[in-house]
Amino acid sequence: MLLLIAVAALAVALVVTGWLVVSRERSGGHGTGKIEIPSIFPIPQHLQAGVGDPVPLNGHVYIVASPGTDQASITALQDLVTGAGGTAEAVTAMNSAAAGSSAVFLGTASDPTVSPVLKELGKESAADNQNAVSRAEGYAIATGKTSGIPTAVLAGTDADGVFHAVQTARQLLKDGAMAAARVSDWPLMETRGVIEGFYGTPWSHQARLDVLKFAGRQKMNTYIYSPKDDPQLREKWRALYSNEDLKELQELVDTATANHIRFTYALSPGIDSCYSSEADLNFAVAKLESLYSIGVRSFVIPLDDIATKVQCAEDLKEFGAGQANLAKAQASFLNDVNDRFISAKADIQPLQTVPTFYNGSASNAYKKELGRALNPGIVVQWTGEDVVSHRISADSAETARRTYGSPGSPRDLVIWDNYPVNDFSQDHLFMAPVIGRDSELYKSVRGLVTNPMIEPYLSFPAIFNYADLSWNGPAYDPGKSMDAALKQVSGPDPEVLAAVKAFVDLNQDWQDDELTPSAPELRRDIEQFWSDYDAGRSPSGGLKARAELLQRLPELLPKMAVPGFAADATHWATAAANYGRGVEEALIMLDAAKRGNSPAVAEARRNLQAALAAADAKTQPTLELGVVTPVLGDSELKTFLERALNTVAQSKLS
Ligand code: LTM
Repeated sequence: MLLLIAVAALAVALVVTGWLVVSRERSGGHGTGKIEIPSIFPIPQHLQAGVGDPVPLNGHVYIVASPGTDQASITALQDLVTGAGGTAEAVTAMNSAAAGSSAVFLGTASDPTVSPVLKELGKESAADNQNAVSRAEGYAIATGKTSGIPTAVLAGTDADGVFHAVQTARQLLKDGAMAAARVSDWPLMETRGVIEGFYGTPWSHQARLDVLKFAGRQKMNTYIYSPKDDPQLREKWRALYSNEDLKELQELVDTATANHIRFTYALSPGIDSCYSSEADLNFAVAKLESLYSIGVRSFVIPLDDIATKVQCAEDLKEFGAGQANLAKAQASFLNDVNDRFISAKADIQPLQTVPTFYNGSASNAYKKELGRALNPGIVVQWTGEDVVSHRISADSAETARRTYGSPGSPRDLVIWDNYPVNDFSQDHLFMAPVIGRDSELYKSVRGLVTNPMIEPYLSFPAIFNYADLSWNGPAYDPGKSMDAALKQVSGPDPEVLAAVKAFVDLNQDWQDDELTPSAPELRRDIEQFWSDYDAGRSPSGGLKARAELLQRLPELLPKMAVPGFAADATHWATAAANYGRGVEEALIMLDAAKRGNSPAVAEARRNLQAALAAADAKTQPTLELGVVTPVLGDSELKTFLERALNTVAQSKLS
């Protein structure tokens, strides 16, 4: 019995620390063994413990890759080996292997160097592997021995799949070795990514570079460049970029490409364009061409948040007034861009647009006309039933496909998901796990892109969730995905992780959604405190410990693996620290009151009120609203402090 309890405890500990315990028959007739393989995010379609030993990457490692293998994947694998403490030697074929070395075969599954190794090491998963490497961006991993040395094979359908395989290999690493594993995996959605599509201060160049790298590690494939307050995309949409600006954009495009992310440029001419004007069409095509010349191969023409009626005289003359005619005018313009620019290129993604009426699945005159007139190859971005949709169902997406399409030809949709965007509530951070999206959405939509917060690094956890959801919706578990995300952004220090969790707990409430209750952990500690207090028990200490931790946020968050998180969080973390101080003073005050120590009560009360005033200070700058007070776990913290003050006031009276 004791042994059973110990084994169960170990299993729980391993799962909690991110490792799964997987049973398998050991080869060689040694009976059933327990093999540990790490949890991988996004969760692969098939993941099993492999036969044999882990593949050490902390010694001499041959990276066997044919000429022409994706260089970004080779570099990422070399970095992995170096990070594990090993030395990578790149070779194009495995001739003789030095004893004590390991080998990693890397390339597409059709590559003659990789293919036989995958067949040999992956023979137990042959059907799954075949399935994986016949799908776009799919990949298979197997481990075992070749030439007498430990070997892993990372085989992709295409260069994207090869890159994804390396990302999984990174997560299979523990103590310098890659766990023996069999993985057959592919994404369920074609488009998975981030749309920088909010109002407010656009992200910095550095933040964009960091987001591209992070998204690539999480197997996303899309970044849409569409900040609303960048005049080059909207107000000055006709103007071409200066060489200096193009150089900066080029760095983004190159970084995106190296991370297997499609840099998608969004030109929003709808603010003042004339859809029937040849000159405006020329301006649009010229601008898109200039982006094409620096390597951009994916484009959107968003027409959201503009006038909902035909504006210019020429359009009124050509198309007439009214919303259906707005759709006709827009479709004509978009079709022309498609014909003149997209169709003329062989290596380009389908054109996307954001309709002026971009939410709701029910039809109206605008959507009906757009569905009829818009080239069926143009993809529509849609935000769900609402602008900020708390739930998105597959049924509603199916209806929307028909609404934005034409009879017999439903429209390809990409969901522009307005979470965790906070441009409409810039004093709030939305850090709850992504909830309420149907796990089967992949059957109805081409893709899913998240519109994040103005604070890029604070959006990493939600981006992580979206990567999981769009890769493998049915396996997505919001809590587990968020836990893994927070571990990743925190790094190895448990104290830092605890601080991040305490901070994130204060930023759970998403517009009163019942699935995102405000500050649940803090609330639990507060309830426990009052229950102890009211029963005359000495408090259990949870609330005091939390108050102390909150006060240390400004010191602990900068130690995270993603340091930008702390910089983005500065004003919220300071407010949280002030609240923490307030809570601690409240506990001192309540205790002093119980002991009848009036001077101590008075001093704690003064300190508490000072902390509350500091927490209430306006410190967070915004683009449109001036400086605002950062809001976090507000009702719980304020309510607790007020109740503490009232309790002491009442006990004084009685
Ligand atoms: O959602 C769309 C298509 N457009 C805008 C976004 O730019 C904005 O970030 C969100 C949230 O405020 N709402 C919009 O309408």
